[in-house]
Parts: sequence; structure tokens; C-alpha cells
Amino acid sequence: MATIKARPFDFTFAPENAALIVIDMQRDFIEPGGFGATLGNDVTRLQAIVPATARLIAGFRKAGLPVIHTRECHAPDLSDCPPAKRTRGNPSLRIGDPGTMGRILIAGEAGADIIQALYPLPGETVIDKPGKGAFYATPLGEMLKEKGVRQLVFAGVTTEVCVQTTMREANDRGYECLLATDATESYFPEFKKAAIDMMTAQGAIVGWAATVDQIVEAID
Ligand code: C5J
Repeated sequence: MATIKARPFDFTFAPENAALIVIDMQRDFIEPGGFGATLGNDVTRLQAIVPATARLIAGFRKAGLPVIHTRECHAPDLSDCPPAKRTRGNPSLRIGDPGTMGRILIAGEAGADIIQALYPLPGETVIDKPGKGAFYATPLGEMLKEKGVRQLVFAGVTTEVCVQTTMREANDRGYECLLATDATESYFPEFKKAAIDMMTAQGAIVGWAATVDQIVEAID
């Protein structure tokens, strides 16, 4: 056990029951020409968290703790993409359309894969998810139960969409959730701040927040 001076109060970290979930660090969100960019976002904001996320992943790997990666993507026939999701908004390219890195957010296409700097090691779990939350329509819940995981550390993008949705899903399932504040990012800085404020408010109503250094130090 280790104590992390987290927000809004100390987090009692039990590494033996912990796993890291790295949400959607995919080329389609982080590199030019992907889904994030087609929605008009500045993807360079997300690139800035790659070094801190790499340090967090390295800390978990060094300690032999589980590292789980997620990818938001859909089947090539779009059977798991509700029309309400595909037709939402006014992107220059929709999910399934051909882009510069293959079809946008389609499993198996280059753009849907994880960026090279954070690429999963052989043996690490990669969860493909059709929704914003990683528990919806995936084997994640069963897998965590089998591993005896009780605490989840979160990193990835974007803070207020897939990270926050998955943290809320996990919180409702009884996991203690800790967000690594410098290993998560949003296209909108004010949304990142608001999401962290919301989740840590009211006595950690969704979870805690701490920096990568604080978390890695507690693992050592
Ligand atoms: C979004 C995500 N923002 N991974 N996906 O559409 O947060």
C-alpha cells in the first residue's frame, strides 16, 4: 500500500490490485488526417501528453502490473456503429469514410491503431470498443474480475469524452479510479479542467486525480 497525495484527498494505492487503462491513444485522434482532425480539432494538444503517458506505462510495466489499451473503432460493415453516432455533427469525413490513414475509426485500419510511441507490448490487452465507455459491449468487465483488479488508473484521450465515460462506468461497478492528470488531454482545455473538477468533486464522487510522477513514485 502507498499513499498518493491526490485530489480531492489521499488515495490509498494498492498496486497488487491495480491496472492501468490507456484510453484511445489512436492515430485517428492524435495525428493529422484522423477523426479528431476531421471534426476541426487541433490534434497537437493531444500529442503533448505522449511523453508523460509513456512514463506512466513504463512504470506499470516495470512493476509487472497490467496495462490495458483501448481503441474506439467499429466493424468494417459498421454493424456496431449506430447511425445516430455516424451522422452526428458535420465532420469533413464520417466514421467509415476513406481518409489518409485508411477508413476513419474502422478496426484494422492504420488510423484506428495506437500511436507508435505508446504501442502495446505483446501480451498486453487491447480492447476495441464501439462506444465512448470501455465497458459497453466489450469483455473488459469480465477480464478485470478474472484478474482481481479493484483499482484503475486512467490515462488517454479525450478527458471529458472516453476517459470520463469509462471512469464513470468503472466507478458504478465499484472500482476505485485514479486519473493521471498530465497523461490525459482534451481538444478543449476548459473541458479537461471541468471534467477533472467534476469527477473529483463531492468527495471523489467519480474518483481521484494525481500526476504521473506521484503515481509512478507510489508504484516503486
Ligand atoms: C471522442 C474519445 N472524443 N476517445 N473519442 O470521440 O474521447
